Amino acid sequence: MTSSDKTKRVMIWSARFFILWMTLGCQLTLAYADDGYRLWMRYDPIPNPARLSQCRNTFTALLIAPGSPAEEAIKNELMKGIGGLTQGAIPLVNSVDRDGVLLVGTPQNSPLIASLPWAKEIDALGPEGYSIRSMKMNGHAVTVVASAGKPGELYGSFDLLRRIQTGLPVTDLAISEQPKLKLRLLNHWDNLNGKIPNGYAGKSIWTWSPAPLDESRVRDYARANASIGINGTVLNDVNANKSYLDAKNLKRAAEIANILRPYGIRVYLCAKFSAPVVLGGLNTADPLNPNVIAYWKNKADEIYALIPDFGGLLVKANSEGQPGPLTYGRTHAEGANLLGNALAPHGGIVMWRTFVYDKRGGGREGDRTAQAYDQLHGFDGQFAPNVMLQVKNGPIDFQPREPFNPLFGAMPKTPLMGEVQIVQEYTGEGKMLVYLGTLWKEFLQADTFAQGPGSTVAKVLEGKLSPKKLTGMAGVANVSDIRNWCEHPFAQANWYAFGRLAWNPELGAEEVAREWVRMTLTSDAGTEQKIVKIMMESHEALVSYETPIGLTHLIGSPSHYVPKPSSRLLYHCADNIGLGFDRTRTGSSGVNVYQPGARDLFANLKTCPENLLLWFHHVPWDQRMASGKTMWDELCLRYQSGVNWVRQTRKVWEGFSGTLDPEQQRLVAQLLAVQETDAEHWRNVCLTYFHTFSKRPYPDQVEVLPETGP
Ligand code: BDP
Repeated sequence: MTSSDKTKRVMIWSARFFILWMTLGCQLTLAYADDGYRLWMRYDPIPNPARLSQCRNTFTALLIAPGSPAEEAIKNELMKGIGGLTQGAIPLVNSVDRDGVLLVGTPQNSPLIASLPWAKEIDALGPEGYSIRSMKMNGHAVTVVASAGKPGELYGSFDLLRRIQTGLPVTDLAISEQPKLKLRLLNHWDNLNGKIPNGYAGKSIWTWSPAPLDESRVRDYARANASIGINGTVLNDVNANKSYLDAKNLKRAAEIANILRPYGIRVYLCAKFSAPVVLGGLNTADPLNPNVIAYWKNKADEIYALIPDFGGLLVKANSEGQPGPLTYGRTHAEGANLLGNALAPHGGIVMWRTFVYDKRGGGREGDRTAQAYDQLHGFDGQFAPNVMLQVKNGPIDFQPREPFNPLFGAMPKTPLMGEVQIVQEYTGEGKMLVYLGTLWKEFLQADTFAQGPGSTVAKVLEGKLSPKKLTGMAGVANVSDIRNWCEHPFAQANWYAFGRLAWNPELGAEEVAREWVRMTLTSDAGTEQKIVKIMMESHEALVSYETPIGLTHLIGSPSHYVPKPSSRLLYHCADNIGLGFDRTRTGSSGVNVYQPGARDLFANLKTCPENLLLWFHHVPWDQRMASGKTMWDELCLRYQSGVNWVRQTRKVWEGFSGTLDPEQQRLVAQLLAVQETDAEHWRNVCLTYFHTFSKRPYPDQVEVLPETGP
């Protein structure tokens, strides 16, 4: 590298740090016009006068059974929400004595609801389902939110608030809803000292004894989750600290559970598999040892005495240094069932993670994408009824783009919980505007071919292909104690989208983005359209400037934010002939882990989707792509197009000055400047590195600066 290159690099890095420092520094110190704390529950007055007057007439009073903490929570939310949106206090009434009463309840707590002609239908929707109807009662126009259970009352109320906030009709309603997945969980990777590995925002919102709990923040967290249907939260990191299961911390977990309970949210914990040894003083954690069995049974009793509705345990075993049953010569099924049996009498469940690539589990060497499949699919049908396997969306590790995890097509007798990462460990941390709704839809719509074409991951998760008692989705949380919760204002959209898609995987990414924008950023239709467009394109843009055409894992270590392709030869296999990992029969044969329909599609160079080409094939540099360009030219142009997208987005975003909340507008503008510099960095580092193999000229449109990274 010449000294002028070096100077250029130093300047780029100094600029990057300066922008970031300014951005984050300002975020921590300034009081904003809108500081982002209220998330999508802003409840600001409805700006359109006609709509305002319609909502005022439609909701004049609230009739809700008093009493339980859940009903208190619902009452408070509706009064705050409708009161804020319609700029008026909503009185509580005891009967339907006027037009515009909003009646909320269950057949159990409201005789009026019990006597509705569709009471049976309400029951059939289950305790989390609800119906919202506009009707006449005692000659008055009313709106009824009815459910068989308290969670459904809450979800129905939030649904109504969302309709008011997003400008949807609020009259002539006849809505029936129920979640398509039973468990909709956040997984916090939080630690006792408050640190969140791969968190990128602040510290954990939980505090552990002796520090007091920030109850009001935890309550607002619960409101936000309930508003999008999340019904469980795993409090601690999958690399579990043993002490979460000790008496002192269980007490704190119980306090957290008490705050979350009215919002329909259960508490779960990550368990260290070796707890019988490291916490219990036994000399083994062997799952077949009677003392170990007794240990877990007693531990379960202890937990449920404190938290009667405790959800269950999440376990990362024999993965990345964590202990597990293989340590004792036992199988994953034996390990999972040990805990499942201990929790079963209390109604708890076990979520056993499949993120395993420990050599002891066997499986083919040298192709990580096949290892979890090799180690686990043979146990299909051998897990206890309250055990789920928690499977990451892709076979590697939350990369910007991966094909779906082959386990989704391979374990028909086992309940599978889909795991996605809301926190942007590999997708821009807290710095890049990347909406993940489109990534998750790609995952949910992927065809496993488990029962022929159309066997999408969503259907597998929902138990539509083979019915399941347990269904669910988990998202690694991006929530922290900083004022706006998630650092990047658009990261809130990912929290929102996760909840909405876990409730209904069939919702569209765009409709979810639109809801979020309307509730959080703007009610101006033109601005909304432009922002939604940015969101919808943002993930593909990231893939373009980081890992286009099916490349993966080009990251540095320990920071996963920066590119370091030179250390990842094993994943991209660049050589003088071409680029990409050959997973066909001429290579690792890793593609065989997919069901025949998917396998044949991926294994054939002609039918393999181009966005996964280098994942499955080693492609010559001069191979013609769909565009007619050579693979090398296409690769370069993709990297450049990602950078161009960020530049264009910056311009569009500048145009929102004066339209959006000034502080939110300014913060995102600053972050986009960081994103542009870092996208250029990815392009520069990756292309200059691949160029050492391809030795072909860069296409004219591509500006590559020689820099090799931090
Ligand atoms: C990786 C993270 C690591 C997690 C691991 C997991 O870098 O911190 O512990 O995933 O999912 O992406 O267990």
